[in-house]
Amino acid sequence: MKSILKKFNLETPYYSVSTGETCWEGNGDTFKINSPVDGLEIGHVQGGTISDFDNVMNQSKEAFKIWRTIPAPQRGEIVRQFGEALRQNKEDLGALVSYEMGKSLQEGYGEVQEMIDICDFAVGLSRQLYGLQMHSERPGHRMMEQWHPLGVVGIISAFNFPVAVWAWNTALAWICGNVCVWKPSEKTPFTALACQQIIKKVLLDNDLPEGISNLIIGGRDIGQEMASHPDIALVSATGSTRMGKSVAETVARRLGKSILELGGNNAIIVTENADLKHAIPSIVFGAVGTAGQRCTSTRRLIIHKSQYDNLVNQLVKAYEQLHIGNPLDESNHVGPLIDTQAVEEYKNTIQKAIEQGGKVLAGNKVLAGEQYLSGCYVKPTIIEANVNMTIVKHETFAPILYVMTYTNFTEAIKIQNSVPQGLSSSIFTLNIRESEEFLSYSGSDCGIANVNIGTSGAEIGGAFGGEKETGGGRESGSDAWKAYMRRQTCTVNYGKEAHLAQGIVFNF
Ligand code: UN1
Repeated sequence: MKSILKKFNLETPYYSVSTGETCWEGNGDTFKINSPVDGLEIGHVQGGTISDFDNVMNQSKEAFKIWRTIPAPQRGEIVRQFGEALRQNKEDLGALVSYEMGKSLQEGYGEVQEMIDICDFAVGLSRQLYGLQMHSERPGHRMMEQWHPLGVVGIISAFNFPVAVWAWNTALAWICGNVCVWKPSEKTPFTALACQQIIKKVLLDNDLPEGISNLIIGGRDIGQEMASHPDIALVSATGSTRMGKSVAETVARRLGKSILELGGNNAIIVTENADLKHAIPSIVFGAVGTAGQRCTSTRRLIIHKSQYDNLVNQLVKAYEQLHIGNPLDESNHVGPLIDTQAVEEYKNTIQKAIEQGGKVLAGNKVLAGEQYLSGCYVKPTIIEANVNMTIVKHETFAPILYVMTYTNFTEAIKIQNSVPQGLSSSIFTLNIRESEEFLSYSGSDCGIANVNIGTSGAEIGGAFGGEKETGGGRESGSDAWKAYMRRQTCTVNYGKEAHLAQGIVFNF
């Protein structure tokens, strides 16, 4: 790992603030980073202060004046080069993600692949960014809409996807003509510093100014400053619902724009018509992948009573086969949680579930011993639950899966929708009536609704985000780019007469 850190110029002192070529160490809070993999210290990062943030803002505002003049397809070319640089660094960056965050190496590579994919998507989009043209009611008039950049976009990202979520936002924001200021999770600063090194080289190679890609490591104070800063046109925040509410309130007070991608409490409905051969691997990956720390992780299983015993028995057997350990060792399926505080939350949640009538069917164990010295490894857990348990409505970022039964299909959808969050959902069925009802207006109330695949692992081509307490924002594919631009409706009179709309006559 030392050689990877060195490759990304990550050596002490760690420059926690960067506007591109210029990087400096902040005087703010110190963040001591220990890998959840082996508990060893990666390093100490001294975060930025509000005054560092102001310097970053000044640079970014200057850079915006230049960046917005570069035609969108040329901005796309910069993003193309960034994607190429990511391809070259995929293995090292993926391994660093795995070591700093704890997800399996395969998932670390997958995360970098998501960054590459969004770059490809953004490059194509840079020749589109279509506006509509509409017919004017007035003779000799033309009406159209066009899209302009917003300005400075603030990105607040979470530890669980420490680099991909930034890339979804920044790649789109850049081709749209914006400059970005990124505050990554203070739990995963090193992967962020590595990304800034990668983009810094691309920007330098193209003689672009400071301030297009900015990074500031910091805690809540920096996040709040971002939310309240009048010169940040859009704040895109990913993380807990608690954090999102606070950001949303602050941004709304100044009538700014925000994209919120917050908690999920994702369910899979398994009907009596499900093909369990497909359902089981999807459920297990959804529930234990990234040690249950994806926003899209499967947290609830709603199973038709005819399938319940068989499916649950098979799941318990599958859980027994899981290898838990160092995520850099590819024979392991499940790595650690991010830190020991997350382990406490895992334990407390299971305790509460038991108190509320839940029955543990698998797991419920914090692992100890030489392989697990960081104290962050836990056994993925299955709990037999019922809808009335309040804990089931709560998102715990850990591999805890609640299993429940239903008897009629309408009831299954009602259970699926009975939580405050609305990110991802799935159904396993070979019956078209069930799958179509699930996808209809009276079906799943989530931003993502899948049939015969799991809740996690969304592709970048679709818009990503969810409803209710998930925050309502959309990132990544489809037309999510529109949130990063301002729409302007233009009416042009090319005729020889002046006309008022709505047929109003105004003579003098
Ligand atoms: C997240 O957990 O914040 O759909 C993002 C998925 C990934 C992204 C998850 N593509 O699971």
